[in-house]
Amino acid sequence: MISALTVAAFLFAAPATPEPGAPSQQFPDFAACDANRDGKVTKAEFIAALTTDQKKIGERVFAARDANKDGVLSREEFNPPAPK
Ligand SMILES: [Ca+2]
Ligand SMILES: [Ca+2]
Repeated sequence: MISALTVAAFLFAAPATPEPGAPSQQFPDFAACDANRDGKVTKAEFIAALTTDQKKIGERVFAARDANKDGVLSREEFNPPAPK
């Protein structure tokens, strides 16, 4: 038998993620990630700027954005032109 309190606790603890794999959940912008203002965002800077939930996919998002695979994101890589 499940008490009302247990149900309430479960609902409260349920993650607020709408759909798994939703592409754009408000990632921080380039300026927010570039902690040392050198015009590039390293993986460490990127991960550090993310929320706890975003950190889970941060490495994959970083890799997907790092078009030339040099381990840092340029401003262009970070904000690619919108596809036509
Ligand atoms: Ca930087
Ligand atoms: Ca790069």
